[in-house]
Amino acid sequence: MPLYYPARYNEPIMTPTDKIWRNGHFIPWHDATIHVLSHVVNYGTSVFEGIRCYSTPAGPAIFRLRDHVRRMLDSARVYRMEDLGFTAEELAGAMLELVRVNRMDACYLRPIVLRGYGEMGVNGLKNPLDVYIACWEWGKYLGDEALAQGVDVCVSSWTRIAPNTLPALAKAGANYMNSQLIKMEALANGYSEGIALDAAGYVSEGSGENIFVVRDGRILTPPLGASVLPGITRDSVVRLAADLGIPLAETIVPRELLYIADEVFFSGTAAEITPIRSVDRITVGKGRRGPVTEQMQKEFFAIVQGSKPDRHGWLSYVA
Ligand code: PPE
Repeated sequence: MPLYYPARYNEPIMTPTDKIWRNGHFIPWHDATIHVLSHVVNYGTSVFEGIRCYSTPAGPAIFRLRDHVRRMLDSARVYRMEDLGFTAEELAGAMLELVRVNRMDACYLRPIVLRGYGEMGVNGLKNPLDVYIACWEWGKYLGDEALAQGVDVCVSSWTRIAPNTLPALAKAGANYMNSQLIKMEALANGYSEGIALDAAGYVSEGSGENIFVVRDGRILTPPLGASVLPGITRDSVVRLAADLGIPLAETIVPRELLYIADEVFFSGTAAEITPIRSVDRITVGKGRRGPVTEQMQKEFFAIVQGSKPDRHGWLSYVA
């Protein structure tokens, strides 16, 4: 039995919004197509972002918009995508405008820079760069119960992209072939998600999330050298821990620390802050969301939903 049946074009599984932004113009959702011989299709030549827009009492607000734009431009630079044709400010403005144009409230934004149609061959430098931004509604990433109940995960048999192979600080489409191996294996074995180890055998991150371990009231998370994406949510957790007076260190995390931790949780734009209740069928702590994770979730959601002051200036209001 396959886990999932392949979707067909006449069975849409995501709800389209009206418009997608392409190279400075709004086009109908269904017109945002590319040629099959585009460089990106053949060689994975894209960098992208995932950004959440939250519903607040003052209207929709995009979370850490400038930080996401900056990371996308950083990713582009790593891959020698030199001139996107738009400044950081223009891209940020386009995202705010897109949420307005689509009359969305809470949604997920996906800006993508890709090398398009032109020449074939590994060198893509002559192919045009196209910039797209889409948005749609995206619910709970690891299931509806995940945020409250926690998820069951495994350590993957796949190693995370190693240093000097695919650069982990760049959020590039091709990195997600590694993520897909991790994720599909986890699902096939009955887990919600897989945690990859880095090339040295230490904990790196989930297929689409950074990871945190709590033991004796201290929070630990793998350093950037452990082949992790420099997560914006990860950085938010680091700052909130400082605000809340919870000690936190970025340090090498041995695999077995996952099993003896009091709490483990994921962070990510899509996953937000998701507790992990077991790893490799070993119960983590009491097997449910722990107090530090809960405190972190409360603080995070209070800020992004506008019920606590935005003391770090993380929200960009759409209106
Ligand atoms: N690591 C990876 C590999 C990753 O993909 C993400 C985000 C993170 C860490 C967390 O980074 P940040 O979102 O900046 O806190 N994964 C995005 C894509 C998920 C997808 O399935 O697509 C996301 O959460 O939007």
